[in-house]
Amino acid sequence: MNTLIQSCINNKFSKTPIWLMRQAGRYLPEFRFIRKENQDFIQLCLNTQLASEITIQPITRFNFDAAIVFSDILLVPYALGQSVNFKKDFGPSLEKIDFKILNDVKKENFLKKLNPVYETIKQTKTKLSSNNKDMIGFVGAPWTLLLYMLNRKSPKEGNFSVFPKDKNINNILMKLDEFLKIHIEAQIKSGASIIQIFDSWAGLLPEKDLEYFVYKPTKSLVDFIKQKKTISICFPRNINSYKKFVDNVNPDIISIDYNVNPLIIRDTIDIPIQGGLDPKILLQSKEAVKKEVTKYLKTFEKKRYIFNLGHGVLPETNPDMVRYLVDEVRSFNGQ
Ligand code: 1CP
Repeated sequence: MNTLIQSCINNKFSKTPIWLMRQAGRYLPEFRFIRKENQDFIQLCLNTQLASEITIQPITRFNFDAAIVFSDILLVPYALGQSVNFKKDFGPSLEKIDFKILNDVKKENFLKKLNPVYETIKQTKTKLSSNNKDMIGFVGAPWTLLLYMLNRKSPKEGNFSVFPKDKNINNILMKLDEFLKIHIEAQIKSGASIIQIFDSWAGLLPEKDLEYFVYKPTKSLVDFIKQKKTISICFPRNINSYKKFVDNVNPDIISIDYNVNPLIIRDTIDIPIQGGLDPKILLQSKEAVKKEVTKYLKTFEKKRYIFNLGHGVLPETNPDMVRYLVDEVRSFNGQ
């Protein structure tokens, strides 16, 4: 039987599925409880039993239509031999790339390091399968990973420089292409029915660099996911033209941020659309939430639409507001 997301992308008259980026995370007390006891974030992602429990937490609470594996995009640089630490109130901190290590990484070692993630998907899939929910696996897009690997911390305060398209950059992009495909394939084999590609920093690039850093490397992954008969979702956050992205990359579903006008998306893009709602709305009143949710649902009423946010749930969000959001989306559909 089809999941709700599969029905939705095959038929625009189906009900609107809902899941949220960062649906498992710090806004949930049950997550904070586990996190407090597990200071090392990477090791928490690699603890299959806990990671599976965390993946299921938002499903138990809100009955979302899909689970996304509790993991992180930075596990790939970690498995490629570049150590990653999450410092409190600072975010990720990566050590300097060692090209000798990077060029020597073997597939078997990479898979061994990330095996707990694949086990998490397998275990969680069993818990979900009776419910016809999708199990979403994911990767960081090559550009976003390249940026973290070179910048060694978040580029969010604008603290990064544009890289020349030289031999070293090309070398990293080739390694990422090879190992992201290995990571995607292992997630699919373990039971992921959808792969989302997070390009959180696509919006930092000037138009002239998109072909080299975003379109070409992302299309290579999307084509690979298609070959594996699996659904791909792309989230090139804050990109200027989602239409150009879709024309160039051709994913199954496009996930949009909250800075883009949904009416323009509706009128220019024909593939299934996901997301858009500003996560900050969930910090406001129920009336504000209702108004914005209705805006997105009405805008995309005649399209194939998956409800989601325009970026991850904020840690300060009250879970009651998420409950309200889910109920609003479902009642709009008469569910
Ligand atoms: O307790 C904590 O502080 C941990 C917070 C946290 C969580 C819950 C991090 C650190 N990662 C995650 C899990 C995570 N990361 C998921 C799990 C599934 C879910 O959505 O519920 C996913 C899909 C990600 C993906 C991810 N990690 C992205 C892409 C999406 C996005 O938010 O833009 C990025 C950029 C990362 C890097 C990362 N990991 C964690 C943080 C705080 C960051 C961002 C750092 C920055 O701002 O640069």
